[in-house]
Amino acid sequence: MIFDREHECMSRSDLRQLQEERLRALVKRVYDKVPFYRGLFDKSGVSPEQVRGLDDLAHLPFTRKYNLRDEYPFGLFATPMTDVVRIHASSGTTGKPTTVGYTHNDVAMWAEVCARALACAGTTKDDIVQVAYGYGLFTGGLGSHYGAELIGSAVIPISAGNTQRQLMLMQDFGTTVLCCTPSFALYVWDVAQQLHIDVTKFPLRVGVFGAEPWSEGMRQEIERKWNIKACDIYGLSEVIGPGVSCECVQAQSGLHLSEDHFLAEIVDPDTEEVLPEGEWGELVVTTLTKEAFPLIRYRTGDITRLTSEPCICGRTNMRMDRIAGRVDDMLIIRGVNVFPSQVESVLLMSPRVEPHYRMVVSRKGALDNLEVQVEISPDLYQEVTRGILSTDDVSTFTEHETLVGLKQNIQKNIKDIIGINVGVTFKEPGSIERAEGKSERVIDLRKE
Ligand code: DLL
Repeated sequence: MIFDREHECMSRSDLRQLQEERLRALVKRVYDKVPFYRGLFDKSGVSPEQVRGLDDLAHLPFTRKYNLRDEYPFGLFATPMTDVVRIHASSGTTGKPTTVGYTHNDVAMWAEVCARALACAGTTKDDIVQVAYGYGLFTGGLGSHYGAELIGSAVIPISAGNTQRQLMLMQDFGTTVLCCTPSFALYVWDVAQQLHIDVTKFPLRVGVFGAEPWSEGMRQEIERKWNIKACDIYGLSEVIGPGVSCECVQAQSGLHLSEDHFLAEIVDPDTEEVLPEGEWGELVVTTLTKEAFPLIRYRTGDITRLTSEPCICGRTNMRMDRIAGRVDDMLIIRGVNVFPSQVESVLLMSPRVEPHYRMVVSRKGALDNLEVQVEISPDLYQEVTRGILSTDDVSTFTEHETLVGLKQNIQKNIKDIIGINVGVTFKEPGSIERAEGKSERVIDLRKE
């Protein structure tokens, strides 16, 4: 089902015209209403009248996360507080969060783009949608909730966590669509195994997973374990929350952007130059219709690429590739750029290890060291610990020939992809902490 055929299947030229009209109105609005933008435009020597169309976009200055922090809490709002009906905030772990506001129209637009996203992943009004993203200041829960309700599905607003209860309701209510982070989907599956529940017998058919990076290998693993289709949904609280883009269940190849609301560009994060379609770089978003918290050329920090190639689902809007990583998550190890997703793709292809891993970066003298810790499968664990009565950590069994071979294999495959030698440590099944929301994959001890 296509939720909004008019906007999702628009001709590219009509879409461009709509985007240009909206861009002109936006630029004027932020210049008139937000002193920060007036100052930024004046400093860059651009006046709103100079922005006639998309070709002028590149003249506009960027906005960045620190601008949002500097203007904390409401400095970037373009409407009076009396028109604001909702406030969300980022999940920042240090210091003050970044705050975002919504008017009635913004909340309605958000529900619409989330409905498009969920419908894109195959959700219909006949579905029972279990929303296991967190509800609260985090946008995942409420965004998905309003989107699913707008489609007409029956929503179970269970929020994140409470894993056994998730399984119970899934079984009793006959959940057909699950919304949560991909790592939580794997965690719930693990718990089902412990409880001897066969989830493949559940009526669940679709997962709409996002809020954190995940690889194609992780998708296949989740689809196999749950016997469902798993689609990638993307968004960020600064821009709206979930619903900026989502994969269609037909192609599962790139995430369709709601381009009539979010104008996307890809820039080189270092030179800041706009890159042509198809090249990898940092996603920059301009919100075309938001009232309370509009953003001009916001540097998302997320690395992807765009394509306007037609899609088999019939939607004409651009697709972005799955996020390869964040500009600031990119590790520089001995001068080499490494994204956690590259390591994940190797681990997910390796037999007998689980999709539960973490990467520990440290420095000895002048040398960076990357250690990949990954859980081995329960059957391999049994095999290597047979006859040994007490242990907490299988790494003491690294001498076991199966593990030695496996380790060499993983090290070689990682080296083939990123070009450096890394350490690999095997962990006992269940020993790496599970996330109910976003998972923390990287521990960088060099920063301490
Ligand atoms: O994570 C919004 C969201 C909720 C998206 C539910 C999808 C589903 P924030 O907490 O502001 O908002 O975090 C935004 O999370 O800049 C990306 O780095 C990352 N992210 C979000 N979706 C994906 C995804 C929500 N599908 C930040 N793949 C973004 C990779 C993602 N990274």
